Amino acid sequence: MSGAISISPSAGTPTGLVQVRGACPHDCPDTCALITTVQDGVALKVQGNPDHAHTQGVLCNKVSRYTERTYDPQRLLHPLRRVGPKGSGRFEPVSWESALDDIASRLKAIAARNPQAIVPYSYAGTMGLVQGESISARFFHKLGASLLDRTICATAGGEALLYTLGIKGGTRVEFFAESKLIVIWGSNSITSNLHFWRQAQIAKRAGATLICIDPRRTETAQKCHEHIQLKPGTDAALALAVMHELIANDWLDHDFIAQHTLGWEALRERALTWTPERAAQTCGVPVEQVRMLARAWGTTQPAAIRLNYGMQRVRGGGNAVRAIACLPALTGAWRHRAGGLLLSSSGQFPTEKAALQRPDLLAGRTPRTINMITIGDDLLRESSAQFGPKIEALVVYNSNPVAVAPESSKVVAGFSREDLFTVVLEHFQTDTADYADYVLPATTQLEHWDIHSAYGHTDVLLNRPAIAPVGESKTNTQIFRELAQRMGYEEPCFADDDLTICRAAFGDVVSFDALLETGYASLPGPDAPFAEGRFPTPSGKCEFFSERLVKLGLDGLPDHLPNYETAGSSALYPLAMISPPARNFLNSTFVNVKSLQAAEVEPLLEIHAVDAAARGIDNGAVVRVFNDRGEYRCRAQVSDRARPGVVNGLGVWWRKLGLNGTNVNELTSQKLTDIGRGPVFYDCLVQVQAA
Ligand SMILES: Nc1nc2c(c(=O)[nH]1)N[C@H]1C(S)=C(S)[C@@H](COP(=O)(O)OP(=O)(O)OC[C@H]3O[C@@H](n4cnc5c(=O)[nH]c(N)nc54)[C@H](O)[C@@H]3O)O[C@H]1N2
Ligand SMILES: Nc1nc2c(c(=O)[nH]1)N[C@H]1C(S)=C(S)[C@@H](COP(=O)(O)OP(=O)(O)OC[C@H]3O[C@@H](n4cnc5c(=O)[nH]c(N)nc54)[C@H](O)[C@@H]3O)O[C@H]1N2
Ligand code: SF4
Ligand SMILES: [Mo]
Repeated sequence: MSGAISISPSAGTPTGLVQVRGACPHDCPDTCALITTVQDGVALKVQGNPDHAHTQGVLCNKVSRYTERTYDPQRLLHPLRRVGPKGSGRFEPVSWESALDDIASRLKAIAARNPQAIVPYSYAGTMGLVQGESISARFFHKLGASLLDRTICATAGGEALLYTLGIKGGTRVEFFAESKLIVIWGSNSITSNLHFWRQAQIAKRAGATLICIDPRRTETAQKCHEHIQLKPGTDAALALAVMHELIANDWLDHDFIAQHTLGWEALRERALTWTPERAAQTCGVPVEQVRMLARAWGTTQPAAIRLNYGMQRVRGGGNAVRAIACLPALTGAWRHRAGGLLLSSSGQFPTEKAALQRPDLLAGRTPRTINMITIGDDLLRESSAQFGPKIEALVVYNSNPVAVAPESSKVVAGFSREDLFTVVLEHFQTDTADYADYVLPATTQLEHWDIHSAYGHTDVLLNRPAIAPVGESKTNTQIFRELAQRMGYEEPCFADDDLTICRAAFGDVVSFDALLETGYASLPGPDAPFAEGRFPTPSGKCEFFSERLVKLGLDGLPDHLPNYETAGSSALYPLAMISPPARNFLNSTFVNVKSLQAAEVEPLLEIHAVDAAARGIDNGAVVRVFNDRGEYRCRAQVSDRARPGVVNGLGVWWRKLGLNGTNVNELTSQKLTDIGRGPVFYDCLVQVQAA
């Protein structure tokens, strides 16, 4: 490979027997500190760093298998060019030189007509700030490509927090260990937030009460004292009824409310319409459980809520997060460091986003924005004044949209377009890579530098390369550097090497020397961030009422918004389906790793005995799950993990590894949430039949 810029991502790759400090790159709140043991350039094992307070030497089952994934025989080793029809997965190896030359000339030709016809598509395959949006973002900004609204996971809840608390931040995860009451709300912590669960266990052993609120009887729900198994998308109703009871029993912190909140009178009026009986009816739970939750919340201190993203993947997800985020202010739970609420800590990091991504390279242009959730519809749109130019090229990295985006039949139809030019940077031949014109092999976390913020704690982590790139793989950054060079981009920022970008990510706020030394550094911050109020909202208060939402034409107060697809509203599709993660996968990552696939066996649909019997479905039978959007086949597991009327289609399998070449997203819709333009994966009606 030639190219004037030569930056070896493996510079400093050690030899002999060494241990290399790193960070888990995956989209998981825990962002663990890793130690990779390397013998003569070969990674032998990946373990948790015992010195890192959050990791405590423990990794999840998935990342414990990291070397298996890294050296998997199916790993992409060479650039590939498509030779068969789109989707056939037929490719031939080509040199980097010819792949990058051809890609650059195709992108140049499209950009000459209209650069907005080119769309980057990326998400959190790696959460690294360097291999995520750094050189890639600079590249697309300089090009003037369409912008991507990266909404597929967390924007409904994230923006709801901004409207309420003013920040994506809250209770420090380590202080949950001191709580007397922990409400685990829409989170399967054992599966998706293991290191928080360790804190909850400490609290439990010290006598704390754990309450889980989840339509699915998860392994986490089973281990809590109480499980409120509500219908999907009814959380706001439950939270409003809790408020009703706080008012009725005067379990309020009047002083905190008066000093540090905005809009109490209006919220009070609304909450009084949500009697426990009304909420019990809406949520499909016994009224005693609503009262139990309110009493616990109203009479226990310190009390904290671990809210997670599972409960915001419905039409009213933003409102639900807003309603729940009001609860700590009502009881003054924020006064204690072990009280309050945590959804995400990501807003607490002083990340130098502009330095990393260089939006100034847009030079005054304002390209349109494509919402990543509606990529199915958008790939099928023609040019129009409203939409802008038809999408002619997609560059996909750190994401597997053909598997993870909703309404797969549309996504597949879009990716199948013969007139679409698609480049995919990947570790493996995923469902998305099957539709590429070029597949470019990318390095894994063991092979490159990166730096990480987190969303479940407040430490910065540095990741050092432990081994040389496998095969001919290159870092995402290097691929975009070499493309930039071929496009003729001469700004010095395109030559920044990865270590330089790592240093720029947090400026002087985090000591880079400390990171080089230990691999992690804690952000400074108060123990109890809102003990004296000082919410970073426009009013400086916890905003029960939001003027900013009113200006957007939305309700200024949180309310219960029924799902788009409410159970009972359709005779054809009587069952509500949620599709939370299978424990041994991380979204669609790890589905192809043999040992983890063996642990999950096959795509499953959990169905309650009553619903199964009504359809003549036996445990273990192959079933057809369908609605107007599509059909999916998987194996039924008759189980009380599902509540009556709700089925759980565990995700997110690769389509081609499923039973009939589809996955659960064949059934999900491209509609958006009330706040934050987020996805509604768990707002979905289906019917199930024995196949
Ligand atoms: N093992 C594993 N870990 C993961 C992931 C993974 O795929 N596998 N994914 C990672 C990513 S990207 C994310 S965003 C997080 C996701 O992790 P979480 O934020 O915890 O979200 P989910 O796993 O989607 O859902 C959590 C729980 O919410 C429940 N739920 C579904 N609908 C509702 C509802 O309407 N109300 C309530 N109260 N609960 C509901 C689900 O049944 C599930 O048990 O986890 C990360 N960690
Ligand atoms: N039905 C349903 N659908 C869902 C969800 C659900 O709960 N139910 N969850 C949603 C959520 S929360 C999320 S966050 C999205 C996640 O969607 P995605 O962000 O697309 O996540 P993954 O499926 O894990 O795919 C990430 C891909 O990035 C690749 N990758 C990892 N590191 C690198 C790298 O350094 N370079 C390159 N080039 N590639 C890399 C991996 O190999 C993997 O194929 O899915 C969403 N889809
Ligand atoms: S996926 Fe989560 S729990 Fe597993 S190693 Fe990574 S950060 Fe830790
Ligand atoms: Mo996510």
